[in-house]
Amino acid sequence: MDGANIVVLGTDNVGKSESLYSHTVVVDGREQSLNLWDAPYSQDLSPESFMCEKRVQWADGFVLVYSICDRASFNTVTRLIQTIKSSKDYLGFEKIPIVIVGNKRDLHHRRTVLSEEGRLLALSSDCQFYEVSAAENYHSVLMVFHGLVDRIRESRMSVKKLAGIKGIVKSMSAVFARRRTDSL
Ligand SMILES: Nc1nc2c(ncn2[C@@H]2O[C@H](COP(=O)(O)OP(=O)(O)OP(=O)(O)O)[C@@H](O)[C@H]2O)c(=O)[nH]1
Ligand SMILES: [Mg+2]
Repeated sequence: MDGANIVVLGTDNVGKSESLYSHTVVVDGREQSLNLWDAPYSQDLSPESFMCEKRVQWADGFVLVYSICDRASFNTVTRLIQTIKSSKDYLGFEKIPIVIVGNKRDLHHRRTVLSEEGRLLALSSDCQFYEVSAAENYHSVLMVFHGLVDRIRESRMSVKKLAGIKGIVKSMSAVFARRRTDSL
């Protein structure tokens, strides 16, 4: 795999920027450079906006961040998943490279979104899920990026595999088509 474009989305103040300190990951002994796109949340970036759509098209993978103390930020992640699924052409067989991140795990006394809710959202939308504390635990954030890179790789491999099968089918049909014309 040669790098990847990753977009980090979520409402304001959930810890998107805080999550970005690690942006090289080592996969199969090789350092992968990740192009990360993060910007302050604004109305322009709401899930239904044109700017959001543009970012979705650019990205190979998605980190969707909410704060476990902010219910609205969790609801936005649900909407972002819908936007991503409806604007990218996923073929159905590949794993969609989305990681849902519940941040600020250290603030458990102010928690309003249960871990189970995050896990359930991930399960029902076929995404990965982590709860982290970006400000405190660098390793948990690293895991997020590793998980995402794995998924991007898997989805690229299944696309390649399908292209390979299509190629074989095409050349086989060419052979048969030739036979048919030969026998005329
Ligand atoms: N307690 C705690 N605070 C955090 C954590 N992650 C981020 N923060 C704090 O939350 C605030 C917002 O973090 P940012 O990373 O700037 O949030 P953002 O999502 O990039 O926000 P915008 O750029 O405004 O959209 C900062 O004060 C961070 O220090 C965390 O895991 N725990
Ligand atoms: Mg930011």
